[in-house]
Amino acid sequence: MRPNPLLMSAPPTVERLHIGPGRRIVAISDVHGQLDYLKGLLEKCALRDDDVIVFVGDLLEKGPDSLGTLRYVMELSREREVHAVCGNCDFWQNFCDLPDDPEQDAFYRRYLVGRNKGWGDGIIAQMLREQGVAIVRDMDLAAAKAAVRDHYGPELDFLRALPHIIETEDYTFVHGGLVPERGAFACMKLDHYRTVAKPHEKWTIVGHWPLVLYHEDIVDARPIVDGDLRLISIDGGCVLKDDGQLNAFFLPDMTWESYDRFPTARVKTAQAENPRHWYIRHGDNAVEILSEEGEFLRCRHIRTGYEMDIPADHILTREGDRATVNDVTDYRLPLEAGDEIRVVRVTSRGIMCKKDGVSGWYDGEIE
Ligand SMILES: [Mn+2]
Repeated sequence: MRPNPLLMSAPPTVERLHIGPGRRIVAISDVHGQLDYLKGLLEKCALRDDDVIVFVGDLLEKGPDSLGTLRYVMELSREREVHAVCGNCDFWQNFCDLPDDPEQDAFYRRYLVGRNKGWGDGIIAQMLREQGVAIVRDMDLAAAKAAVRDHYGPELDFLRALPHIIETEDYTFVHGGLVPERGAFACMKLDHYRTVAKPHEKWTIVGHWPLVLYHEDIVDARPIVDGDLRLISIDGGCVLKDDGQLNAFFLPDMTWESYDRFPTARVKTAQAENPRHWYIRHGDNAVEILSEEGEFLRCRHIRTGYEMDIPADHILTREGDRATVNDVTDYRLPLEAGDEIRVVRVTSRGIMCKKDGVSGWYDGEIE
């Protein structure tokens, strides 16, 4: 979302909670409107009545059902103790609350008509469609704001009430990073926080930066517990990564659960990992295409010179033999016969799969 000038400089709001001893906290971040993942994950969490759920920001946007996700979380919060911090994709009450401003309105028009840069309808678009308001370039934005304001009072109130930081006796929850001196927006949108963070007084739980991006040569979506920084990072890349997952992190136990939609299978034969492997990812994904063989392209990663075979449909943009590619790895997972894997995709050269949050390839047969 466009940084809002009012939020850029405003200090973050802090909600202080007293959880009390003996209760489990279930922390979940970056649902991004993927309601089926949230429901599936909560089922796997086997919630107890006295559990406290803390959403660590970015409930909304990019995924298919932002409005349904928001309503579901509001409903959940009537049934049990639920808290949430505001992420950089969540403060859509501003659509109705900000004073009219041509530049801001131009942004909202682009966002609505462009379907959030191609991600798909976000929460405001879903509200407008539900009200039968046509989303077109020359739409009456004042009327659209009034339609949202008139019909979504409880949803807007829920978003308005979200703090940027939640503090408990033992933990801090914040979406991007704990930098209150830099204002609310920085707390919500601090990319790769773990690489710049200083040690925290209390264990601090963050989302926002997909965990896979903290690794160079492996696609690993498991939560990172950094004891030196007292920092726990939990964004499994749900929606943003094709093989992403939604993580739940349990406190004080420091264990976790995850959910994705991929089918399970068992491998028939063992395979060893390939000692040399790489992960080409968003932001560093320029390759040279060396040759083409059916479903795969032999590519050289421009920055590192690393060569790997990439499924042809991973090409995002192409000009001659230069291309950019969707996240991809050539890692072969170390597997034993009988191991359970999650099947992301079957190709002519093996199976793209996941095991315990790590993505890679399996060459053998499954059952
Ligand atoms: Mn975010």
